[in-house]
This record gives sequence, C-alpha cells and structure tokens, in this order.
Amino acid sequence: LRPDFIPLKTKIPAIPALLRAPEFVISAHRPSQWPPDEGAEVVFAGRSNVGKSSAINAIVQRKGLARTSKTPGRTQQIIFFALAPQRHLVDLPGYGYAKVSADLKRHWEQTIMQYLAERQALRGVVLVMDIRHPLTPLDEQMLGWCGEAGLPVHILLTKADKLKRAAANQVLQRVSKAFPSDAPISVQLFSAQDQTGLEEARNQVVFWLQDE
Ligand SMILES: Nc1nc2c(ncn2[C@@H]2O[C@H](COP(=O)(O)OP(=O)(O)OP(=O)(O)O)[C@@H](O)[C@H]2O)c(=O)[nH]1
Ligand SMILES: [Mg+2]
Repeated sequence: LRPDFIPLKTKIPAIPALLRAPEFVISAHRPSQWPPDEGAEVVFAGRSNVGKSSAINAIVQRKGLARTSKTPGRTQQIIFFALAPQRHLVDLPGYGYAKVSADLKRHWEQTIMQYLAERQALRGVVLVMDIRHPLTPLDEQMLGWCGEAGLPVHILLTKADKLKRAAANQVLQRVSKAFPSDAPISVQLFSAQDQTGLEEARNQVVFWLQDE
C-alpha cells in the first residue's frame, strides 16, 4: 500500500486550459456597460436561485467567482467574466423571482431579451433548471427567445444530487424527449455540489467558445 499515491483507478480529468484563469469584468446595469461585442461568449440563464452562479463557479473551479446565495434574486445585473481576450462567460439575473417590483421585472426581461437577440458574440445558452422542477413556463419562454435568436441551448438539470440516480435519469429522458430531435438543444445531468456532469458541461462551454 502506498497511501501517498493516488490510486491508479482515480480519474481526475484536467480542467480545460481555456477555463483556468477567469476574471471578473463588470456587473452591468445597462447595455452600454457590456464589453465590446467581439469574440465568443456563453451565457448562463435560468430561474432565480436555480444554481446558475454555482454552475459557473464549478465549471471554472473557482468557488467565489460568481456570487451565490441562499437568497433568491442574488444576481441582479448581467455579469461578465473574461476567460481570455474576447472570451466571456456571462451570468444573467434569474427570472421568476416573485419579490421584485413589476418595473424591475420588466426591466430585466427587456434587458435579457435584448441581450439574446442582439449579442453577436453569443455562441450558446446554458439553461440551468432545477432537476426537481424542469421546464417551467418561464423556461419555455426562455427557450422560445433562444429559438427566435437562433441560439443553441445546453440544458443543465442541476441539483441532481437531490435525486436518486434512477429518478434523475428518468427526468433526463423526459426532458430530452420534450424537443424535436433536430432542435439545437442538448440536456445533461449536473450538480455543482457533487460535480455530476462537470466534464460534459465544461466540454460544451469550451466547444462553443472555440468555435469561430
Ligand atoms: N444541493 C445543491 N445545491 C445547489 C447546487 N447548485 C446550487 N445550489 C444551491 O442553490 C442556491 C442558489 O445557488 P446560486 O448559484 O446562487 O443560484 P443562482 O441561480 O445564481 O441564483 P440567483 O442569482 O439568485 O438567480 C445556493 O444555496 C446553492 O448552494 C447543486 O448542484 N446542488
Ligand atoms: Mg446568481
């Protein structure tokens, strides 16, 4: 026994080089604050408190990069992180949070729609859903906007640690079958807590960011 060595069976996939040096750029209230619309960008969207910021932190392996919270409505601006020159990850405010004013809701909705429709650098949307409550009406609305903008969507069924494996796989099958097979939509299980699906999610993000 050589306890000072990692057992050979242990598989630790390396984090892709592109994801290794993330930096906060700006927390933008207004479109005029967005970084120049150049290069390639991937956005994380989803309901309030679903785990978007936690997913970003897991994917770049930086616990405190995107601010997370038990309190819904934590991410209130569009937050840009740079991975490399002209390579961004974007954290959107969550939708569906009841305790904000109608005015603020409308402002977020319009900003998010404008971002999805206009942003040339945007290569794909990571749509984060709680595996226990997938495909809510607001998720369907977001899928509709992505479809209109011609954006591919990769769905993370997150908090998969909350379900047994068989139950999680049932949800995966059900959500996968909800779309036509030729739709540019993919689905996977994910957990920021136990790292389920981490490599798959990283590969998707890197694929989009490399694609010119
Ligand atoms: N069990 C479990 N909890 C998670 C997971 N991901 C996030 N959480 C928890 O869910 C809560 C919300 O996480 P955030 O990452 O802040 O969610 P968000 O979608 O960014 O929230 P807003 O910015 O407020 O919209 C926190 O208490 C996290 O610890 C996960 O994979 N498993
Ligand atoms: Mg957040």
